[in-house]
Amino acid sequence: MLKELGEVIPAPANVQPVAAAHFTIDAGTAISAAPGTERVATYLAELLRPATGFDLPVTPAGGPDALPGIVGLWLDESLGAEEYRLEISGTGVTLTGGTPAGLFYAVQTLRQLLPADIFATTPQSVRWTLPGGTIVDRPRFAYRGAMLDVARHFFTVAEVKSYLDTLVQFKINHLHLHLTDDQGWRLEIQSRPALTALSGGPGTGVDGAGPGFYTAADYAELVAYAESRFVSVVPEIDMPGHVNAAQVAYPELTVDGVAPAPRTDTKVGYSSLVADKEETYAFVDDVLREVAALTPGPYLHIGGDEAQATSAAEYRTFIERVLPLVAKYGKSPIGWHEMAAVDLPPGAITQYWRTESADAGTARAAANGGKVLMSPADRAYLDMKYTAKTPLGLDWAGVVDVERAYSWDPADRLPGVGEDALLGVEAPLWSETLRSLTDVQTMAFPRLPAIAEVGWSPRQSRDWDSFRCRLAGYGPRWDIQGVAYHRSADVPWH
Ligand code: TNX
Repeated sequence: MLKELGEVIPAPANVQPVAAAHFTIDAGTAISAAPGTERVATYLAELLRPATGFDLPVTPAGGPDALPGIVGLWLDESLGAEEYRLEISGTGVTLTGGTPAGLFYAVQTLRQLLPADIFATTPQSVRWTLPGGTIVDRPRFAYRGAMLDVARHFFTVAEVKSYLDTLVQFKINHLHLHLTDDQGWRLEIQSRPALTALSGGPGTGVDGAGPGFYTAADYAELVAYAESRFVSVVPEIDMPGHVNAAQVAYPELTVDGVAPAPRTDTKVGYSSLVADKEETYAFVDDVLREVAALTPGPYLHIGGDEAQATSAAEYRTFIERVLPLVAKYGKSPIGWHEMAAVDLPPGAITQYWRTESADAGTARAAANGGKVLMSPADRAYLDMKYTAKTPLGLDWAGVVDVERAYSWDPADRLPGVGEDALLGVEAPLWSETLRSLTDVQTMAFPRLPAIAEVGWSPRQSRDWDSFRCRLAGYGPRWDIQGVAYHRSADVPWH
């Protein structure tokens, strides 16, 4: 069945259908790539070949506009960096991006406008018809993120790549990896080998069921894969709390120098780095230096949450010494909003995660010109149960079904934190109860697309009734991809 031009998640900013026009991709279709678009053109061809069975040769651009039978990719500097234009006429398709990232989003939109079978991995006998008209689209927020907790349960490079490929379908552009916590340390640090040797191996993770870690090479591979899909990896080293796994490996990080026992339970708020020990900062310097060197993106997340075992004075001392280390290694710091108790340097980003409807620290950071990421747990946490009956997940922030994840606005959430203060939104997925990629998918879908639309679409393009119907239309696409999703009662699945 032919899609309507606006039947896309996240909802595009401008949609102008031309009912009389449509274009069908067939065995004679070629892809033409203007200079600078070759990488995205090749990605598009690789997306379309398996299900269509067509050759779809990628050739250098021959002319200025849509030629018969041509899917043409262009760059146009008059468009914003992440902006794109998608024009579908009776004779061809033109995708134009402000940069290759914008073009990549045009490709995701094009993919959603094709029949669901486009996600098949073998040739299908389907007419690959696209609805006619023009979409001009750009994101509301620069940062549209997802977070995965690989500390409580480790996920392999292959699993994270797979998750990433399901995220980019919704124009997510940041993947925050929660790499360290009380129950495990998941990134090799060459100057501190005991971290992964003692806290990344068998028996680590919640219930000892989530062992594993990324070597520096694994992490580099993951980061490069993300970059190839215009996703920036945001590594998090959670400090000064959530550090039991680090203290198991380096006992000098405790007050008395005695290693604590490894922990596999889900309690929080009991471990702390020691703010008045120089060993602490030597350790943090080593870790941040290596993580920064491995990470091409601009951000380094230093955690800062739930430091109940750190006094307020020690917390301040610690954060004030660590923030300059992030800058020293050329990165901008992100911290959970507890960090905003400290006077933050320009460029530091505060990530709001709790359920309250006001937060003095976050408002103060915004008043000082700092940017804020919105991840309120009662809306954006993918690890909350959908309903009381959901087997996976937690419920400390309540249950979060799809309508709840969708029907809120980040600019209305906290007094003093309006549109201009927002860098964007992020959907965190904590893994205390997760044991597999299927579990990850079941919690993320279909709520992640809700948060993606909150982050991308203009307020006036958002509508719950429209969204739930577009989600229902996405179900077959997940089925064909073999992606698990929760069949929420909020959505009129076909
Ligand atoms: C709170 S959110 C935490 C995490 C837990 C999560 C579970 C945040 C910054 N800290 O340690 O995993 O709740 O939902």
